[in-house]
Amino acid sequence: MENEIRKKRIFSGIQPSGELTLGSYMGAIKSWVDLQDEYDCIYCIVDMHAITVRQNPAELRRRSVAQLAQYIACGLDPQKNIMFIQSHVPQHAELAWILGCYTQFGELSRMTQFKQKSQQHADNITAGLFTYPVLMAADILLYQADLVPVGADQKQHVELTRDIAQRFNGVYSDTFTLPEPFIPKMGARVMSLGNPANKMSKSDPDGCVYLMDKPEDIRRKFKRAVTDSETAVKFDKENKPGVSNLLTIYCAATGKTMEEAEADFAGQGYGVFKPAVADAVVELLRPIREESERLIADKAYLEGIYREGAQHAQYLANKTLAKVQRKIGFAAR
Ligand code: ATP
Ligand code: LTN
Repeated sequence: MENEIRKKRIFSGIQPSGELTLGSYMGAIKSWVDLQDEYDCIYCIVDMHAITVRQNPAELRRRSVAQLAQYIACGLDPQKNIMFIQSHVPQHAELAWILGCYTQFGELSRMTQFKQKSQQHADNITAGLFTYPVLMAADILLYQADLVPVGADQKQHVELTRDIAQRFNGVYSDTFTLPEPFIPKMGARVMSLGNPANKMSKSDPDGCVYLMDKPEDIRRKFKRAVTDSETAVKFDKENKPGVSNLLTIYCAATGKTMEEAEADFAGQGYGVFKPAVADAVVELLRPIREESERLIADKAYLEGIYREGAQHAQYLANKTLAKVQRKIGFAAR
């Protein structure tokens, strides 16, 4: 086994802080599905990250399990990938504490997500919100991940993870694999339909499309999508951010290139374009929604998967954690 070529390892996660959106799908889950055959993949439901802002306990519990159903419905095969809930593997918290002692206050202060979220939640800026990227570093480094498929907004956190790993390796000799972000070409940053200057996010119900939205909701949201006062369907991020976002969504949903997409709508106005984008998204999401609904009803099946996932993850995580504890000088148990 030892001389068998090890597949490269992937780790990624999404917070169950709201319903999954087209942004989380196009920025992350779609790549996860594409990568599952070639890599050794671990996909996590990061509930410990979700509590960095206040959550309703019953909703958090429901969404954590529903998110697993959605991962599977999006095409992740539980036979091929390890899938688990972060809080079921306490090694994440243990390594996060240690890595926090190798992370500078100044580094965390520079994180854009922290700056944004602390503005959004100005009445509750917790230490957890500040140290959130350290927990993310622990997630990734525990499994010696080579690649981290995420949307563009998470690039900075993966880079910080690399810096922390490099620093630790420098002090104690090689311990952690240095991870690389993997960011999709199309759909890396899906913007809000209501305000194309902002990223599409779970907490903006009108600007975002949820994976579980019904076709009529999806069509209504695209009908209202902000465009501009011109008529041409052209990709021009600077001057036509709304139309460019819709084109990007269309390409990511259909697999077409930008040139093909522009050609599809040459000489046609937004009255044809917007419903066509909506249709593409409806067809993309229909099987995902239907399969999610079916799986969510099968609690025992989901429980089996996340329990087995956590066991497998703990086995892998312990190997790294034990090595780290020994290197930094914790007494043997
Ligand atoms: P929150 O609003 O709670 O911060 P979010 O929707 O911004 O959540 P997550 O769902 O936690 O973010 O992100 C999950 C993954 O999806 C991450 O890899 C992130 O980069 C990606 N992602 C999220 N929103 C978008 C988006 N609008 N475009 C592209 N990728 C996205
Ligand atoms: N911070 C990420 C979620 C996340 C993650 C991770 C992504 C937590 N731990 C590890 C990749 C790898 C977010 O907000 N989307």
